[in-house]
Amino acid sequence: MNTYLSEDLKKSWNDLGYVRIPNFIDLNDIDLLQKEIKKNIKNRFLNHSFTQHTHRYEKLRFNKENLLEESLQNPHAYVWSKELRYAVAKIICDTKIIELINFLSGENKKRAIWQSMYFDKSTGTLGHQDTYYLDTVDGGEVNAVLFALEDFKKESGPFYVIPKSHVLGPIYKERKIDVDERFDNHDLQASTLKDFEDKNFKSVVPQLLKKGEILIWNSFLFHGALNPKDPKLSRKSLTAHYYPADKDLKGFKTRPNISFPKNLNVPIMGYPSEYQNFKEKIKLIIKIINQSLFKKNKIDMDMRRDSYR
Ligand SMILES: O=C(O)CCC(=O)C(=O)O
Ligand SMILES: [Fe+2]
Repeated sequence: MNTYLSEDLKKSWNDLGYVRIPNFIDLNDIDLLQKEIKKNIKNRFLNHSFTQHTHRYEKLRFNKENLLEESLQNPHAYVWSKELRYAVAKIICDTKIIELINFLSGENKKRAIWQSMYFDKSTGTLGHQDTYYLDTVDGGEVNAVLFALEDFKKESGPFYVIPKSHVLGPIYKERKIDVDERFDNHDLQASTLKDFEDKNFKSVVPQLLKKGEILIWNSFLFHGALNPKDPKLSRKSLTAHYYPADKDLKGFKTRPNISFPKNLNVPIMGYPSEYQNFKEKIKLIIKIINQSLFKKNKIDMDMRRDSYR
């Protein structure tokens, strides 16, 4: 058993709703991912990707420092590069994470990955609880992990949490917002959580992780990312969301398809075979043409804090 799996860790987890573990990620895997990002995103003509902060396909843009302005949703399914998909999977499909979640939850279960995200820099993610976006039907059973791919700096727009907020359960329920289904009333839900954050801003704790460290949190924990104070700074990170494979998920009528990347032992939703990826590529090209010809480019479920002032 890994030495960090202690009773103190479990106690912090129960009290705070999150814990951090330093020196968790293999540094070679971080180097590989950074190499693939450079090779397969930064130097590519066609590089559209789905991004979670506007919930639409964007042509990826870079700032003067060559940092991606958008976050990538599901880089493990990035259609333009198999190597990049695998470099993401190598980090997130780590059985040590399943062991950690099983230890913290006290439930030995098979678990799978629902969604991943890649950030070159902070996109100022609005404070939220993941339960509204990604959770089991029962709720409170999805755990997310942030993987620090470099040391986080204070001025870079760090990831933050409100410790102990997980005990509140879904805040939108308390505020009586009508959410019967996943994604119901998004913008009302988002502005209500912004309001919650404004009132509790003194409890926000920025998390200055070190390269290779992870932070794991519960789907009820309130978290987000601050806007960068210095736009030149990066905040390279990955996140991934893990769910118990025996549970029904919000927004799914049946259990989703999951698959294991080669030689890895944690399954992912939407990790494509070569053939599935080919089909996804064609679909994406049609969407890009559609978006640009018919200006079908509506921002949906905006996740940037600046949109909720
Ligand atoms: O890193 C961020 O800016 C936000 C990530 C996040 O909220 C998530 O992965 O659930
Ligand atoms: Fe989140």
